Amino acid sequence: MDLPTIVRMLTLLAQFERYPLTFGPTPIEPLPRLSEHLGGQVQIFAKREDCNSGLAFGGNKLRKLEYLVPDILASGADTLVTIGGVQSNHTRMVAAVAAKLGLGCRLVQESWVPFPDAVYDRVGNILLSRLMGAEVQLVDEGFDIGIRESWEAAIEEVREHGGRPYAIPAGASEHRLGGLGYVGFAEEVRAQEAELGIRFDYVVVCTVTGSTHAGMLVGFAADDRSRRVIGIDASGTPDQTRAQVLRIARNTAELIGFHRPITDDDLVLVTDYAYPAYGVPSAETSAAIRLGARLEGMITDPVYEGKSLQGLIDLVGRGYFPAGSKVLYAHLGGVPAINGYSYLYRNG
Ligand code: 5PA
Repeated sequence: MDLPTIVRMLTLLAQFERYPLTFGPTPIEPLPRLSEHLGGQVQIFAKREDCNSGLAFGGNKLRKLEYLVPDILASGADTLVTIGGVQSNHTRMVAAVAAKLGLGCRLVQESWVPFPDAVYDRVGNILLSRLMGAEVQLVDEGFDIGIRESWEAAIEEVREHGGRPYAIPAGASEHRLGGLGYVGFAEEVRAQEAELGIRFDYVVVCTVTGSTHAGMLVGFAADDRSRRVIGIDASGTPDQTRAQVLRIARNTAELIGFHRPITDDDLVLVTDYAYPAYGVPSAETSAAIRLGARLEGMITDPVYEGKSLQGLIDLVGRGYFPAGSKVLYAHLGGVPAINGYSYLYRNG
């Protein structure tokens, strides 16, 4: 892709106001011991979105929320209302942003994960959200990335009590501005590639509610690399996730005035690693988590990044990436949730 198109992309994103919540560009670090362990044919790097902020352990949600905050402030809202599972990272990040902005926060936490750890609803993300003053409501409903009745009811309830709610859907994904943050990620990677004098052949990303992958897909379409973004589904409902990523990518492309339509072919979603269910790690997920921890001191969680790391490891082993490839693993955060799996990892 020619330089003018990339410059144009930067200009397209610059139309949108961004409220900084992160430290700035996230570091890219090589993972030499993991690369060597997996045969040394593929060079693996990590982009540490998990280290992007001092706000409550950071993570991918902040990149998205940076583009929502100006709209939140302009709306005159006094309470952020959002939804996720009991160990949702997104709800923790919304609680942190509410605290930072001096707003109230109402969190709907559904029983998305059938996991029986005794402290599941006491530790990790939900503990942090409570600590930051969010009002947490536990709702006994199963996993679904779509728009939920419980969330709509919470928004209405805030209104009935005289509050001014600002509604943020799961993962900030189906929000009009939810895809912009990860268009910015692609811009940032391109700038870092120029600085480092390397070019990544693939980006591996965990995909669930879709706006992280969707933003990257649009961002990397600017230099014809959307199919080099390898989404690892962790939802276990891949048809819904696929449709949602494409819908968000199309809406985001239209919103910024991107010059070409997004097609079904732009999306690569690998569906082999979400088993046995959303939020439940397989033996292979746990093995990947241990491998990353023991070879690189890089901690991943059993819901999201453990599954994308499992996918990365398995795909390298199966020769998916040609020898000599440079692969960028997007580490999107999410580590606090591992505390909800204390019994499983009690011996490491
Ligand atoms: C999440 C999401 P998307 O939802 O944008 O596809 O991102 C997937 C993802 N990694 C990847 C981490 C650490 C995540 O937290 N988390 C959700 C949450 O409620 O925390 C939105 C599901």
